[in-house]
Amino acid sequence: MSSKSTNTKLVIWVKEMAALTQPDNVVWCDGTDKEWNAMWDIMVKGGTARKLSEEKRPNSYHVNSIPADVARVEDRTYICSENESDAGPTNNWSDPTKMRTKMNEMFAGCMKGRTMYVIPFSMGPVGSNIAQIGVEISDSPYVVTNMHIMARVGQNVLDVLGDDGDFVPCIHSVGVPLAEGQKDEPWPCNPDNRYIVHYPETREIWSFGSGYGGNALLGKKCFALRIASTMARDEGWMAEHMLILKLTNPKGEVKYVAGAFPSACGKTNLAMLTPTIPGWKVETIGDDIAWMKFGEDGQLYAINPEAGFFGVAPGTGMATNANAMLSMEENAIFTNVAETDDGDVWWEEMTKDAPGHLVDWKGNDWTPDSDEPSSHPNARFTARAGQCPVIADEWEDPKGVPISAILFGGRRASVVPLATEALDWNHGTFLGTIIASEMTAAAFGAIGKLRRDPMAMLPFCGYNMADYWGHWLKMGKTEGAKMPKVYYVNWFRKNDAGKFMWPGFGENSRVLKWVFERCNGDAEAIETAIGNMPTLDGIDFDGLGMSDEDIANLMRVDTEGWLSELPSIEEYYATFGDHLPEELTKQVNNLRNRLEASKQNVA
Ligand code: O2Y
Ligand code: MN
Repeated sequence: MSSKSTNTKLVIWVKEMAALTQPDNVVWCDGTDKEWNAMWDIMVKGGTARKLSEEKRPNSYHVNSIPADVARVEDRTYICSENESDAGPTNNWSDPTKMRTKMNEMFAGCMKGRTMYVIPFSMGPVGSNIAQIGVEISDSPYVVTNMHIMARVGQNVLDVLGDDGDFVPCIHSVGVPLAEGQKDEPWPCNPDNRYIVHYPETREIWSFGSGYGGNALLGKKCFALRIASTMARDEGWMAEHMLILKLTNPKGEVKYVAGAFPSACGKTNLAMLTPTIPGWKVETIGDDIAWMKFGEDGQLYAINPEAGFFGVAPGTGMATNANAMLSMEENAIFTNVAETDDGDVWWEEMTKDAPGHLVDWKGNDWTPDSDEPSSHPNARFTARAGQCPVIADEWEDPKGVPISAILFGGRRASVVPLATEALDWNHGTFLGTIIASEMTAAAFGAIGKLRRDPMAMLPFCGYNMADYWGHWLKMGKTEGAKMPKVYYVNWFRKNDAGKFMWPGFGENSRVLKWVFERCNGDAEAIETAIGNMPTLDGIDFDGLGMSDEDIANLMRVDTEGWLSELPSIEEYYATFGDHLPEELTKQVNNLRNRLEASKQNVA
């Protein structure tokens, strides 16, 4: 099909990529329902997808990948900056010249026997001054349909691009060319040759060999975080791994809160939570990524660059996240879940009782007595954000929403209390750098050891992490800046019996209320060595049935615990050499001094 664009850079790039990858056809995507249906026709006929029962889940499809291609591949993800030190010690670096040679080899002829889809997309409301345009070339119809949901795809994007507008070129291939007459696999991929490659200076993404999620939907982690974080550094804005929620108090006053939590810490649940406290309302702006720019009033305005949710299915149910469940009632995609006998989907904890019989994500019969779960732990639903019952009216406001507070949190069984307010922006930045989770699965290392995940950006920062901290500090120094207040929260502190003390889920609204009231100037705080803490009545524990001991422990400043953690922070900081901003060394020293002083005060 001929080009739908008059953009010189785009037309030339598509021609070059077609010459390199040699597809049988080139299709320019328009994001229409007709295109959605055509893609699913191809996938259903090819054995990739099954249409779910129209009565159960209208216009929805189920796809299973192969077991070797089920998640992001961090060890195959590369930041190819000109200088290795610009990628920093937390990223895989590869020399860009060598990587370009490798990519040209891998992509040569890789789309033979396939169709090349050209997907113009906007991250953020089309035409917003915070939004950015990308174009993904992919040989996967599964990618096309997921991009329909996750981004804004279509001719209006090309219209905004015009003849000479700029865009981020993103090329993706499943990496399996087809010989003449060769039958395709239901889930073609090339797991032994996966490369997720970013060139931050030239703002390009090349992804080869995987068809799954963050490896293949290049607008999400690759563009909206890794490449966008470098754009944000260069242009004075922020691209963050953060949910955005709208909080309304019983008086009808509104605040917008962003939150960074490591992957699999319940961001989607928090973004859509149903408050348990009367009169309070939480609405969703976004569940995963926030782009923030200064407005004329000096506040940070955030947009959700995405148009959909790519959420973890297992663990999601009416009891844990009813709003997510309601978002996926129609027009949705389900990947690596089980299928019910009546043409619907199921996964662990979707309902209290499992159905008596399922076909699991590997295509085998499954019953509640089966040894393995019915769905892969990283199984996903792709659902349109506009279908979320608590999506805020302004979620697509092109100017964004003003952010009053930023929450940071990890999974900490000990040391970190339920809620602490940073003393100022620099201290808040410091708290972001020390986010960590105790490792629960051997996959990441020794169980119980801390996995540091600064600002929840460890796998997503497109440049040197310490330079990124420097960027945070610099943002706070911008003339006229009115930075959000920063909070460190921890839903996962355990008591001596090893039990979680905080109930989480909808009860997290009690902490949000305190944050709101602090931002409004309506709540007192106690200044402690680690930051400002709620007063005894600051957080409402009424009706939770918690023991006084658990409440005290949940809120306790563990002076010795913090002191014994400082060397590991310093050790971690040392890995960044002279990229580490001096201010952060000062922050550790100040914290040590405050902790020591508080011991003396007690003595
Ligand atoms: O495994 C994948 O490919 C998806 S990872 C993901 C998806 C949606 C939101 N967040 C994440 C993440 O890893 O943070
Ligand atoms: Mn995420």
